[in-house]
Amino acid sequence: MGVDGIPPYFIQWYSNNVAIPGATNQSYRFQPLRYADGTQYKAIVQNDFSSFISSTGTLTVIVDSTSPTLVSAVGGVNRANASVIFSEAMAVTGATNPANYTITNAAGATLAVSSVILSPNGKVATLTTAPQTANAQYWVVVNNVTDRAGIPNPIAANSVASFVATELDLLAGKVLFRAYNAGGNSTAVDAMVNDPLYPNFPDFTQLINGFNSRLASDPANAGFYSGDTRENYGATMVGHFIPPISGDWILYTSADDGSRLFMNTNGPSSAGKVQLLNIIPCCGAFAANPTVPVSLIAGQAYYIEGLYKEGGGGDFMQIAARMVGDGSTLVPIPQSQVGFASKLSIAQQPTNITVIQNHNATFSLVANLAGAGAGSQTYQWQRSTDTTGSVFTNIPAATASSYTLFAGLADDQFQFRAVVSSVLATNTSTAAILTVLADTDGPVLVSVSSAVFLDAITLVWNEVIDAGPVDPANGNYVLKDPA
Ligand SMILES: [Ca+2]
Ligand SMILES: [Ca+2]
Ligand SMILES: [Ca+2]
Repeated sequence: MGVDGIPPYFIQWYSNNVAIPGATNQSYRFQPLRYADGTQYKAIVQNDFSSFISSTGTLTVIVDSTSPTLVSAVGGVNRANASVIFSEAMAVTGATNPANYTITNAAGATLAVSSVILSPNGKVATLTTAPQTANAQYWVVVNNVTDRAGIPNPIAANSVASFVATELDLLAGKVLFRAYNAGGNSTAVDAMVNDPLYPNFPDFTQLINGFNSRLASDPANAGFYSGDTRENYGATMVGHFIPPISGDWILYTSADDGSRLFMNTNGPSSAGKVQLLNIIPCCGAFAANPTVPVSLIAGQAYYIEGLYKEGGGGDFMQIAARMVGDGSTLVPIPQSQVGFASKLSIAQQPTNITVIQNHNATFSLVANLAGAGAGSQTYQWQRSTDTTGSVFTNIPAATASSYTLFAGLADDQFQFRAVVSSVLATNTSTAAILTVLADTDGPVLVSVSSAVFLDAITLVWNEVIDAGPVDPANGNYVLKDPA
């Protein structure tokens, strides 16, 4: 209700012409029950000079007769919880009773549910379960839960949703800190990102206990990160935020100097990251750098990537998270709510190769790193010490996803493989055999061309030819005048 005139005003709201105790503000807000349907509301407002009666409004209460439904289920990153999402807010009593949930696997075996927490908005129930098997599918059957209507509507009997337990391996309580001698004294994150050393050549790497660069500690350079002594560098923190409660969250950063925050608001994969913050000025407090609210599910891992760039003086980055409406002091995300979840796999193994001697042979593989750190896997190719393939040694500088050698007969039947590594895991590929055939075909002359000054001739062959003898006098090359 809008009021115009000389204050102070004295307001009283009425329900069917009966004064409502305490309803003395310009607006009257309440939770209507179904029997309030048809009730007429009005207010009387007066000041020291006059009094007015507002128009009358009639309340129509639409009764909720719609049953809740099960929207989906999702397994937690620790493979020890799962969340079910309902179409509307659920009554606490039924929704938090573990007996109302049955989880089974494809073989029909039951996965025990020991406790249930309902989100503040009533729509997400997070179940603590017995340990789940990676990549296994589970079905959650829900019974006897109701919505919050005056006459509660039950969910359909045996409502079911399924989820697949995550393949990711979780390193709980850790995030990956990487520092780069990159970008000079610039305070802009771009100076690091555009440097050739980024992202694969950090000069310091450490798993730390949260999204807080102050927790990094270089034994060779005390005070570099716990204090401010390092200058002219950039750094990143990569890992996951694992919210303890389902609902709307806001993340915050505080950094010196420029900083950026990326997040996958849908899950653990770095491939789904979006930039939420790009902070140019140095040193703002958390409260000055909030993200938009993001809706998150308890126990899920959400990919987080923080970048900061130090010019000089102070240097740090911290990330905080708080639920919408939570007024508690902003601090870096607690260690209990962070982790680094990833899974390294070799999608395509190297294959056997047959080449003619004195030709290139290229071995390659495809490795995937799911979750955090995608693309950061490293490679080291190895060669067998003999043709039995029982012992392998590293090949110097063979650190890409493929390896090419110039094959000679001495390489015949040797084996080649790659060791692929991530922060959490090391996978060794299968070994591929190199077969080198003796060259029994003579070389073929592909082209002949003369130099610009007509004082030389270049001959191109279809293969590598032996270097000597080059003495023109021995008759290997004879120039003839066709006339
Ligand atoms: Ca309903
Ligand atoms: Ca510094
Ligand atoms: Ca600084």
